[in-house]
Amino acid sequence: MKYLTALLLMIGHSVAAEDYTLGSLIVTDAYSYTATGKTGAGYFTLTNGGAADVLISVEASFPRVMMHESKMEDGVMVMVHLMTVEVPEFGRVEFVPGGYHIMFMGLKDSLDAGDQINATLNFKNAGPLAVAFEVKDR
Ligand SMILES: [Cu+2]
Repeated sequence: MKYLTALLLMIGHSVAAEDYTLGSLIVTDAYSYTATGKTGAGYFTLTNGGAADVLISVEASFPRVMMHESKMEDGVMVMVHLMTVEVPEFGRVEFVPGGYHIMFMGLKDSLDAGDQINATLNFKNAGPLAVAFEVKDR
């Protein structure tokens, strides 16, 4: 049993998401959940160790990729399309279920556990940062 636990921990570690760094910006824990419909969502944590920047767009090989924010309006969860997301100086922005997220739209194939979604985050000042979102089960 001990052996099995150790093995599972090792497997767990090997699929852990990478960190991606661009200047003072660090993206950690980029992931997406499995999806069988036409849309999927991407999440990550963005930590900024320097001057303020702005996330201006996200690209991936889907018909449309948007930045959204989920929020409650009159007791209903709605998604708001964001043109930009501010990254504060020495700040942190969390893309999480129920908050900011990347919307992958017009999927032709399902997103399966173990898949990677290659995307590019475009920052106003720092420029493009290639990030792979690891697809995992909910
Ligand atoms: Cu959305």
